[in-house]
Amino acid sequence: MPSPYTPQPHHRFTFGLWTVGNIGRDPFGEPVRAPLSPVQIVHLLAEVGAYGVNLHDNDLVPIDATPGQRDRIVAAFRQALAETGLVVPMATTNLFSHPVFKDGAFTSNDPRVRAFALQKTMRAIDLGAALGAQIYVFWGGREGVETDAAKDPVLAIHRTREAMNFLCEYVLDQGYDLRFALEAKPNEPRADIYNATTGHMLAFIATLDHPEMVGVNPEVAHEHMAGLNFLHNVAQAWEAGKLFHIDLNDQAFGRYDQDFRFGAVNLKAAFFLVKFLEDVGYAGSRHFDAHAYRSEDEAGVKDFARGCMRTYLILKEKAAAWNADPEIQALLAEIHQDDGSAAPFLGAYNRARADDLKAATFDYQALAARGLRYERLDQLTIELLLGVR
Ligand code: DIG
Ligand code: MN
Ligand code: MN
Repeated sequence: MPSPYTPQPHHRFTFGLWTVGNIGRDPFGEPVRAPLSPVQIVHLLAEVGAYGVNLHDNDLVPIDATPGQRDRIVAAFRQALAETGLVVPMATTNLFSHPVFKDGAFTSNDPRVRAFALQKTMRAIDLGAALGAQIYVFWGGREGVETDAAKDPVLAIHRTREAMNFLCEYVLDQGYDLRFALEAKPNEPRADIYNATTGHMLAFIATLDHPEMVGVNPEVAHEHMAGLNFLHNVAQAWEAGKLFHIDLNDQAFGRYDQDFRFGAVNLKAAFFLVKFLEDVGYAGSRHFDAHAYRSEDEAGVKDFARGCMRTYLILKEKAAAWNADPEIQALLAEIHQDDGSAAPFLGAYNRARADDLKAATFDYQALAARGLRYERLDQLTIELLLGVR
C-alpha cells in the first residue's frame, strides 16, 4: 500500500517546465544548475509522481526556432508525454523575457509590439491547444511602469481589454476547448504591474466581451507580496465561479517573489488553503509555480518537487482530521449557535421586515459580553498541525 503522501494522478499535481527547470540564476548571480531539456523535465516529473506539466511557449520552443526545429522539439516532447503518461493541463505565453516586451506586451506604447504580442499569443494558444491544454494563463509580468509619466493607466486598461477580447474571439473562432486564467502580481519585474491582485482581475473580467471564458489563476506568493490573505482571495474567486487554476508556492510577506516550496514559510496559511480547496471540491490542477533554492543540485530539485506534493497531502490529511476532531467541531457548533431569535430580521428586504427590525430591542451589552472561544479553537488547530492531536 503506497504511503498516503505518495502523489497520485487524481491529486492533479502539476509543475511548469520553468519550475523544476529553474537553473538558479538570480539578479545577483549566475546559474548554479545545468539546464534540463523539456524531455528531461517530463521524465523528472514522472519520477517524482507529478500528474502534469505546464509550459510557456518558449519553455518548449525557442523564440527563434525554425518551423522544422519547432516540429522536432514538439514531437520529442509528445513522445516523452506518451512514455510517461503526463498531461499538459495548462499553457501560457512568455510575454516577459524577450527585450521586445521591455515596456509590456498588450500595454506596450508601441502598437507594433502590441500586434506582435497578439501574434505570439495566438501561436502559443495553438501550441497549448494541440498539447491538450484546457486552461490558458495570462501573467502580465511586464504590463506596468516604472514611471506613470510613460503610460496612461486608463489606456493600459483599454489595451488589455482589447487584447483579451481579441484572443477570446480567436479561441472561439478556432473552436478550442480553452478557458483563460488571469494571474495577478503587484510588482516585479516592473516597478508596478497593472491589475495588481486577484481582486483587480475579477473586476476586470466583468468588463470583457466574453467574461464566461475568463477566470483567475491566483498565486500564493503574489497575493502575499501585496500583504493579502490568500485564502480570502481564492474564496472570492471560487464564490464567483472564477477559480479556473491556482499557483501554489510560498512567500514571506514584504519580500521579492520568492516562489518557495509549498508550505515552506506559512504552514498555517497553507493548511487553511488546502482545507478550503478540499472542502469545496476544487477539481482543477494543483500547480506548483515554485522553484528549488539556489543552493540545490538536481537531486535537491527533486526534493523540492516531492516536498511540494508531500506537504499538500499531509495538510490534506490534517484538514480531514480537523473536520473530524470532536472538540474542534463541538467548539464550532457552540460558536455558530443560533437561537433563531434573529431569523425574522435577516434575509431579503421587505417593508414589514424593515419595520419590525427598526422596532426591535437588542441587549447589545449582553451580546458584546459574549466570549467567542477563538483562542481555544485556534490553539486546537495549532496543536493538530503540530501533531499532538
Ligand atoms: C509567474 O508567477 C507566472 C509565470 O511563471 C507564468 O506565466 C504563470 C503560470 O503559472 N505564473
Ligand atoms: Mn511568483
Ligand atoms: Mn505564477
